[in-house]
Amino acid sequence: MANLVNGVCGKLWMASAVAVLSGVVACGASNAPSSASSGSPNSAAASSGAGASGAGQSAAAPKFAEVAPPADQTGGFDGAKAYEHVAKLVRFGPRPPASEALHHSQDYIIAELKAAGCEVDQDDFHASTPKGNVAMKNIVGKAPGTGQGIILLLTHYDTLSSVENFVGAEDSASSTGMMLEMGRQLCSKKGPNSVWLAFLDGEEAFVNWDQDDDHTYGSRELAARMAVSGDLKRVKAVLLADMIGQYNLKILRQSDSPKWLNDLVWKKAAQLGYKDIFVSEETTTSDDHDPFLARGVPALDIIDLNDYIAAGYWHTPQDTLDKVSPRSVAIVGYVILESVDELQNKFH
Ligand code: 1BN
Ligand code: ZN
Repeated sequence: MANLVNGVCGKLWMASAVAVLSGVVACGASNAPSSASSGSPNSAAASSGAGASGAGQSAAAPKFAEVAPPADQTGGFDGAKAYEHVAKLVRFGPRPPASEALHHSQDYIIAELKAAGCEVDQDDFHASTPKGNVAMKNIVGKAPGTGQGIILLLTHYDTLSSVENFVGAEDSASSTGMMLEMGRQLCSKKGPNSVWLAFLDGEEAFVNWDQDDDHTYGSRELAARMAVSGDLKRVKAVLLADMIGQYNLKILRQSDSPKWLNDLVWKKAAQLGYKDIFVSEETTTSDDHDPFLARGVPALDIIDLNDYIAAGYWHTPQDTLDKVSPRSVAIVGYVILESVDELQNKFH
């Protein structure tokens, strides 16, 4: 597959299309891009001190707006389409569990997966939370396989309920939009293993992540259901994507995850020319992959949490569309798409 060249200025192929779509400035014209999100993203960036912390090229303070490369440079993965999904989800507004906006998001995800040719399961359940019993729904798009194995891709699509005006462009629209385009890529194909794309509800804590299992309601439900049905034994690997759209994205290896799975994804990223994004440092992150790790299933979180915390945007109303780079979404989509291919070859 052709590599995507890392620089963006001078790469004007998609500039006009994406500019119309997202309102972003093509290149070098602005310190921070404008955006299609509601409100004034530039002023949001300014008021939150974006780029003013002395962090220089900090995660979410772009020096210029980036554009998605053409799909033929990212293995067919269409970053502009993925970014359109991100923008659409953000426009639904805050999407906490059981909210009207989350129901709109569910309808959208289901319709897009069906249009992509995925078989779609809707798993409704009730979660016992510090805020009482909450109705939730996992949505699982399925691409068929010729064999029994399953490659499981995860994203959460809910947003944090405890912060007002939190639209979660990076956390969780970036990975959700990316996974919708992934569905379009994968559900028209039949590989050796089925690929399941799970859109999880209730990842975020209602009150406190560190107390009383107040987190990952959807992934715990999915892992439990798959254990009961026997499907969990068929899972070869789980790849979770979360917070994958920042400018100056830096994704760290996960030391709690199997080395072979880290190696597979990082080797693929390096082959494609993204060593600067998939870096060699390690961390551990609590997230939706944990219930699968706890049940002995190889699982990996592809996430850039630290930079977003450092930039001051994580779990704040400043998590807006201007913080999401179409290019970053495209690159992570490309790397995951190619990693799925690698997993298909490994487990055929
Ligand atoms: C990731 C995005 N997470 C929540 N939103 C998981 C997490 C919660 C990671 C608390 C670290 C601390
Ligand atoms: Zn979050």
